[in-house]
Amino acid sequence: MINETKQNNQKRIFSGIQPTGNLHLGNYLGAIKNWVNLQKEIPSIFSIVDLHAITVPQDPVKLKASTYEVTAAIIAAGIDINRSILFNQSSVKEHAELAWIFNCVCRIGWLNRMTQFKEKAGKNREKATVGLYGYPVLMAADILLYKATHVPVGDDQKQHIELARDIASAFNSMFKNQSEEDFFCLPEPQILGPATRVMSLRDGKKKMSKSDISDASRINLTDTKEQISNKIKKAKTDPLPLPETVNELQSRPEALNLLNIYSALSSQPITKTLEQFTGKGFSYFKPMLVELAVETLSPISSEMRVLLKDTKEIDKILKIGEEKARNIAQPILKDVKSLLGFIN
Ligand code: AQP
Repeated sequence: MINETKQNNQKRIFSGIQPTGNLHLGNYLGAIKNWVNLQKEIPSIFSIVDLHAITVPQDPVKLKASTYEVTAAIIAAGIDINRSILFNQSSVKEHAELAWIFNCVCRIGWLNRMTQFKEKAGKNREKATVGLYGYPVLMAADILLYKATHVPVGDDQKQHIELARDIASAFNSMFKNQSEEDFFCLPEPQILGPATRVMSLRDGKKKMSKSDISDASRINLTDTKEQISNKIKKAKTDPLPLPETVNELQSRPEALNLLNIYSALSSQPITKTLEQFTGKGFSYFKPMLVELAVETLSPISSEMRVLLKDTKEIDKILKIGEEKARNIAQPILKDVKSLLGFIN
């Protein structure tokens, strides 16, 4: 018997972040800042995706510390835990269960196209874990377990959301309920704002990333005012003044990156930022960017420090989120199992 878990008219957001070290400006501008705005409009579920984190080797002590840090960062950045659901992925076992079911829907050929696996596995593909290969299947399960309709992410995750749509479509054609309706709606990526792919401060062609060995390549949410200032002042640029049009920035990736960061931090389109800085050099622009970055990030890092003093309180918050998430996930998974023909 299928429960009525269909919510095709009901919007719902799901997004996640890995507890794999310090969050950086890319995570903030590409994901969290948009989550904070969207949660006001659409019921939202946010997860610290530790099952994704272990697809590459993790030190258990650091993983635990990062889980607390990332939770604190998300709350400090403005996720309202009374409005949105915030929980740790591994605490809701239905994620892993649905991922297995989707492993039996997803085709190897689809996974072979995933560029993130190719980048992360590199030349050592034979030694990569099966989990890293199946990462996008777990991500599809994360989203579809809640029948989420909108998934706010950075540009790097677009291909994985397309795969989640493919899995949902395949499932819908394979398994129909009595009224022949599609079981899953197809989730839409929400890639928003002027900084959907924040680039490294050392190389404008490389994504800002937690795993970059150079700390100078990224601004961490926990960086001090001095660290932010030093990193921006040392950020790679070019000797030309800032141009009038975005087109003229296409051959200047480092300049484009800094202007995109400024625009995202000030919540304005890049054209507006260019109006402000046309003809000016980086010696004028960079201090303004430092000021804006410090103004945005300092309150987040101070609040994070306060929250991290009491990890028991964070445990409580995650526990509440876990229960709320499970209450949505369980009936949906039960319906999935009925459609498959499982007795449950
Ligand atoms: N540079 C970025 N610009 C914009 N958005 C970004 N995101 C990550 N990097 C950028 C977005 O942040 C969210 C959470 O990312 P994640 O922690 O799940 O994983 P990630 O993409 O693997 O992050 P990193 O920093 O790049 O980690 P490593 O170094 O381990 O690969 C996602 O919405 C992502 O799009």
